Amino acid sequence: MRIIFATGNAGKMREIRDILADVDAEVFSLKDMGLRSEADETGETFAENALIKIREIYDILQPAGNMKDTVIMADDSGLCIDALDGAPGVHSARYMGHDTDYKIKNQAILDLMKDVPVEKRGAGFVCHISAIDEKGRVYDAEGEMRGRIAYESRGKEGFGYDPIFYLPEMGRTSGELSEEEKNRISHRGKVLRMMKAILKDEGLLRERVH
Ligand code: ITT
Repeated sequence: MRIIFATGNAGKMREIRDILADVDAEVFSLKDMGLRSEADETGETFAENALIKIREIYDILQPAGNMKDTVIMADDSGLCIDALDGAPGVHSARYMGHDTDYKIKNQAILDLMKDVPVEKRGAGFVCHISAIDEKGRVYDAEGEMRGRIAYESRGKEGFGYDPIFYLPEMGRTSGELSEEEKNRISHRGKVLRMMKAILKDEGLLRERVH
């Protein structure tokens, strides 16, 4: 069994490898496969964009006969801030430019939110994972991690918007959590575990036997 995860985001890929460590499958990134995504993420929802990402790679591998015992997965995710009507949302990666440093993006959000009182600083990290199997059947799972926008950036763990995402029950930002702690509670951890359960039910995945 082979899982190809259609992402070019190294931070996501690190977390994904860790969460998938207990399944009896070899996990490949696009980079491992010598592939690169060129698809435009034109969807208006996380689900639409995740589907675009898996379809792009399926349409390369399937006609070449390279889908045997393979599932392609993709993650579309983002930070949805209540006080900003859900922005940056599906545009999280492109917000202020795809290649703009997250120090700058995070500071811009903190500046925008500087006068917002604590009770209105709610936000969610949303993740949608889609998977497509050898026969072209598509599976979906979506979930969220709730928290709030911090008043200052803290922590060097994780990636992206983690340093400004405060988790009151942990008393820390997700940028201050170890990878293991984050994966246990994160949007990506929850949704990837949901997807593992779906694929196990379908007989496509098995637990690794040690
Ligand atoms: P791929 O499409 O290649 O997977 P991407 O970074 O472009 O990579 P998305 O379009 O799904 O991925 O955008 C997700 C963005 O949302 C990501 O770049 C971060 O800015 C943010 N994000 C998602 N999950 C996050 C997390 O766990 N921690 C911090 N930021 C996150």
